[in-house]
Amino acid sequence: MTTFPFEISVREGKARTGRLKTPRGDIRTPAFMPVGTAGTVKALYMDQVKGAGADIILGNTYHLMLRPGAERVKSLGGLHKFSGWRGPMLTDSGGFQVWSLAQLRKMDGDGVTFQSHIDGSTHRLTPARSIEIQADLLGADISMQLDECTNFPCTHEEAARSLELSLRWGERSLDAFGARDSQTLFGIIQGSNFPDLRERSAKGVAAQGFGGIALGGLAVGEGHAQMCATIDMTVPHLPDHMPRYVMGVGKPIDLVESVARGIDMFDCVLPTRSGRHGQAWTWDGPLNLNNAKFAEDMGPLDEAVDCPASRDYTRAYLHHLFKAGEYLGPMLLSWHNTAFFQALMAEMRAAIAEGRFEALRAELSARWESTKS
Ligand code: PRF
Repeated sequence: MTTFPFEISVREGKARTGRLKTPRGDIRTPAFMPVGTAGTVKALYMDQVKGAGADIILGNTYHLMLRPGAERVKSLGGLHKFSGWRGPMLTDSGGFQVWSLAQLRKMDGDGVTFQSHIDGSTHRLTPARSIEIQADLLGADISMQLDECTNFPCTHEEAARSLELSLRWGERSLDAFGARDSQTLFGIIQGSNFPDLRERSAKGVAAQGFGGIALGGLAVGEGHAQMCATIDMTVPHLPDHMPRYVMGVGKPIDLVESVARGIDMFDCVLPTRSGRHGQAWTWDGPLNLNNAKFAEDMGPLDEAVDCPASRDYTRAYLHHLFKAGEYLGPMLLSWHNTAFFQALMAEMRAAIAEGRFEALRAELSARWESTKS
């Protein structure tokens, strides 16, 4: 399997900055991937996503296999062409979305059968089918193995059984993936918050020969401190030279603390989901634009973020848009939040490169203390 070159240029403590080089372009790390679940980063044009600074976006097997159907995306030229995103794309394997969205799931050793949350129709995902959808039909640059994410909390026994299943599915995913020139496959570590299981899973996945390694099963309700503790117990068992991706994370403070622990990649719906609900993330922390205190606030969202949505509109106007239920409210806030998350990643990359990451971390940690929940 192709392993994309991962060049780490500067380190500070466990934090590192560099580039993951893909045939569709370089991914500057640490990287935040906006989530384009159904072939769209909700409420944004791809030009805005690119202009905000994103090098890579994420797509979802689960949603696209249900609608419009993976075979249809293939017949329309693949997900890059279909969606208009020309850069690298990573797709999630579907296991986690089945776990969180589908109805009537039935797991067996070979895969999962489930009913669509859209129309109740029955579908099946196996490790091989997930690879076929991601790599062959959607055309993802980076595919993810099919895994099982346990509930939080869960027993040691449940987590142990589940991670062994994910390890077997990792092997099957690698077999199905085979040798490819310009695409790669990442494995996923599970093991809930048990140190011995995270170690077993990390060592197992590291030995399987993937092009990168993800930490799954995080940000599932355990809270910021436990999430950091789980990353701490996992990273020492990972090979240094491989990209490390924490799935579904997170709030700005989670990104800072994860980068400090040696993580290179993230994805999360937070910037766009919060944006649709009136929440703006800024260097000064979160703001809820629904709040009446913004009704006559002539200030911009955040002057320090280089994005028209952040600078050229007043908080009073944004408050009005949300009160009036206008589409432009979610559009502007999703744009601003996406730009802010990219600005945060760019600032962390620059800080690592300049040897001032620990200072930045201390400042942001104090400033965003109230968001550590
Ligand atoms: N597995 C997969 N995708 C995911 C997760 C996981 O554990 C998570 C957990 N936060 C988000 N997305 N395949």
